[in-house]
Amino acid sequence: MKRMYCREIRESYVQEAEVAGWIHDIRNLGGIAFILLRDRTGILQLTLLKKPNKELFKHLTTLTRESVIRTKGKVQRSEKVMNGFEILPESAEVLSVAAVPLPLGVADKVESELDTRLDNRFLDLRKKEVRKIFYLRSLLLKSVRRTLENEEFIETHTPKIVAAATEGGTELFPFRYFEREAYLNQSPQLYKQILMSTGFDRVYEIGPAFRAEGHDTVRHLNEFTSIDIEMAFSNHHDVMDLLERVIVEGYETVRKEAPELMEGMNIPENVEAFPRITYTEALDIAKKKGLRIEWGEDLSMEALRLIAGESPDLYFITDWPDAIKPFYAMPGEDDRTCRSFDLMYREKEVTSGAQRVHDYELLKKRIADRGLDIEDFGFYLNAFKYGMPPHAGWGLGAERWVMTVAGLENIREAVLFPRDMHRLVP
Ligand code: AMO
Repeated sequence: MKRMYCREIRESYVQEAEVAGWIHDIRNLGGIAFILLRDRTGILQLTLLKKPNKELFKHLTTLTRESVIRTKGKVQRSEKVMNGFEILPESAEVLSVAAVPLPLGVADKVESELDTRLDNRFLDLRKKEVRKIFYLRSLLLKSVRRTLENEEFIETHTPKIVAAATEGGTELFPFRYFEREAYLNQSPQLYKQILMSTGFDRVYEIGPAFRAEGHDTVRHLNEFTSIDIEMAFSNHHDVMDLLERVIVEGYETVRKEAPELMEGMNIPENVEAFPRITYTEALDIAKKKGLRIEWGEDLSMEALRLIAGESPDLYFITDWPDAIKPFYAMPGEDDRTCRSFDLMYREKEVTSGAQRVHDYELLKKRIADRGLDIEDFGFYLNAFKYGMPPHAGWGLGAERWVMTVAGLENIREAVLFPRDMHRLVP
């Protein structure tokens, strides 16, 4: 007999079925007992009568919560249970007995501290509302891949063990690589740009990025998943257009393919384009609301909250001061801005991107002007010497995106096993 999921028992009427899963709860009333069995699709009631099979009754009702069993029995329609169907077990096999007490309750409604939950993530992930976040995450990533593949992007994998910094040089994790020092990569930035010189003119990568930043906040991780794209023969506006399509398709995918995930999610309806306001315009909003801030300063959380108050949920801030953005950003028409943009969800930055400098001499100068060592960037600069088309791209933080969609307070909830300043295990 083929094992069926709890949900299938609800949906199709079969006379006999085999199911397997975890014991969510047991209610023993003496002559009759109810066992709630849980699998990835939901919960099913097993109803046991003592009379016909005393042995089986005793065997199952004395099990601990979260033990794993497989059972076969008659399927019976029942008005009293949520699914409309229950199983009357005729035989059962205990596959694993759970120890007591559980370090974290699964069936109980009590809220646990995030730290306790993350310490016992294998139990925490048995909860429906926690698992929902990861179904959402998986679906959004599937949608991103589909959108990009439809637009003829190819999936690439660039090294995570590297010799040079990408985003400035301060936030790297160094480690010993045979006789040398190497680092965990902060971003595929340099490699995705190198690929633009090869003729792979549309690439994407979904992979880990490592940042040794000492920010102990609800928005920062030391290892996150970066969704990166790079596109040749295009400018910053082209890749902002693409980002809109990727995000909107993500929402559509959840709406169409997983309506059961929609409850409680921040999925806006009928959005197609996100407004693009310049840094200067954003600054003016904050200033008008009384904030003292000078042109050229990075936008503080306080400034971003004021700006978000005047904007729809999703909006771009474009044309940033050149001095506060990385060397690879293309300078604007004036002498103070660059073609960089951020996609914001309210006051949170979800994506950064830019049109890049593709001129060898200008790029070399910008690296030197930032006090970086040209020697370190030789492997990167070489790709600009022998024919490099104009290009642009962005990096979308998977966890930041999931966080905004699922309305999570803490980014750690969007990662199975988060890495932060204090957490290296599990
Ligand atoms: P940036 O450094 O802004 O840009 O990163 C891009 C996006 O990655 C996410 N992100 C983070 N998520 C969690 N924890 C962190 N510590 C963290 N740091 C960044 C954010 C952010 O918007 N190379 C450029 C991208 C590009 O221009 O293509 C870059 O890495 O969502």
